[in-house]
Amino acid sequence: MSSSEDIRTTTTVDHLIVGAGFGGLCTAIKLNEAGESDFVVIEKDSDVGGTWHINTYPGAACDVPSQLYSFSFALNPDWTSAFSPQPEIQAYIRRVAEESGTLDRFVFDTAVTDATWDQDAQRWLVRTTGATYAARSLIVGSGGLSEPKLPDIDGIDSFQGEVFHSARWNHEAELAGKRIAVIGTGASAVQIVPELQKVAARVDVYQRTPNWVIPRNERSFTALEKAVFRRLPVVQRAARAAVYAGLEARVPAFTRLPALMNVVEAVAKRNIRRGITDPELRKRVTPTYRAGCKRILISNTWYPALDSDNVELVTDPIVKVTPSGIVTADGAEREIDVLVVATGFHVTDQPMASHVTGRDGRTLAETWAERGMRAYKGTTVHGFPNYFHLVGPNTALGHSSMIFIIESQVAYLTEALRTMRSQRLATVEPTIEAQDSWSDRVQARMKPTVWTTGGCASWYLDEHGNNTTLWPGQTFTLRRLLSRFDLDQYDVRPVEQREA
Ligand code: N01
Repeated sequence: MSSSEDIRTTTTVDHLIVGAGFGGLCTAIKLNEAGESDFVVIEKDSDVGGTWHINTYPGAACDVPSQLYSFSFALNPDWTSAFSPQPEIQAYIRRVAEESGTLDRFVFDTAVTDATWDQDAQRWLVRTTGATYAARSLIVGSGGLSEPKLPDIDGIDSFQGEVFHSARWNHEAELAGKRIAVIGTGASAVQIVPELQKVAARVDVYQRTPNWVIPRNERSFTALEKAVFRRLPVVQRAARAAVYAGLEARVPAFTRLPALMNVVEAVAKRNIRRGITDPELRKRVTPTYRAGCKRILISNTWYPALDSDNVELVTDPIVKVTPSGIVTADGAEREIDVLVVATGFHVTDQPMASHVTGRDGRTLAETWAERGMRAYKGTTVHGFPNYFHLVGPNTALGHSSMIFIIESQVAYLTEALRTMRSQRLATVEPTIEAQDSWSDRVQARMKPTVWTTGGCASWYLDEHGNNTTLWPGQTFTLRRLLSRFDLDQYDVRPVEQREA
């Protein structure tokens, strides 16, 4: 689909937003407020929420403090605790969506199959499993952690019991009294395993690399606190600012002074000593790389769960999966009824990138193949006019709330669209110089960070070994850089030129 002919058979909208998670919803609300109300949001699932709608595994909760886990324009005085469980976050997103008056433009149960820039029509032609759309701008908010990564283990397809990914939890599967294996020990697994331990006959936890896990400072908000937050939002804003400042204070340890991470390591080691009695097991869960190199996890229940009689930590590498169990390199076979793969997501090789084709006929994946993911200010991409990528290259965080970054990106793209309208521009596209200079500077700043020097392999790094995922600085710096749409860094095409 590449000619302007196709436009006649399509639905024309000003803006097409992919995904109804925090990113897509924020964009819908802000475009609506800006008077850019001719948009659709295409969502493959049946509701708003994105990752919070999809990840329903036992124990699913946010490891970012609740006070930061809401839009700044829709504070939530009703959070019940310092770290919110998934159902509460999902209910919050649903409520914000309903109150926003934008839900009439959300199309659910519909997946984007491909999006192609039509240079003649100067529109994005977007095919979905429902209608086809022609849109002036394309805003992709499909999330960096949405496509499950399944482990490539010999024989896994032959397994006769229940097998599913952590992000596609099978709620029909019987767990009580069962023998369950969990592959992976990341942020998802540390939340899942303590819940499984409570009901399963046995849980085998397959650890390839241990993680640093610090205590979770959990507490419930009192009725009085909630009443004060409701009546005096300024108090909640102050509480929020304090939490935000506390997390930002940790940034130098990630970016410039990784040696400071020995403080985190000491705290995590104490967490291990408190949670695990067996000295041998303590050793096996203690990482040998710098804290922060992989995401620092928080849990009070992970180590006690591993220390339980019905849980076994398996560190011998997996050789194969059989119809009834898992065989490890030491020759042992552990029989199981249920296999949970908590093995993470496609982050630096997002499938969506193969389905977005730019001005020169190349897909985003092809464009990024040589040097990795690159985008100007993590948001716009050379060769892809009127394209905005939420949670794009080097905008993710390991220490604070992504909602802060999403709001910053949405402010930037809203300003861009406003500028296009006021200056009668048909297209905006960052110059290659602007994009290269931005990406080169970001990569230079990666050199001293803990993600580069910490001595681990992580999903932050791409196949070239570059961290094209995280923002290497304070979040307020990125917000400031995104606060003004800098048209001088863009190639533009006026509307008149198209009509001539
Ligand atoms: O995934 P992961 P996750 N054989 O990629 C192991 C966010 N999140 O779903 O470390 C054996 O972190 C792999 O081992 P290794 C958060 O940003 C947020 O847990 O690669 N093992 C690792 O242990 C998080 O960082 C919340 O050696 C294999 C695990 O699987 C991100 O999502 C909650 C393997 C994968 O860990 C991803 O977390 C949950 C194989 N073939 C998640 N392949 C919040 O609370 C992989 N592994 C906000």
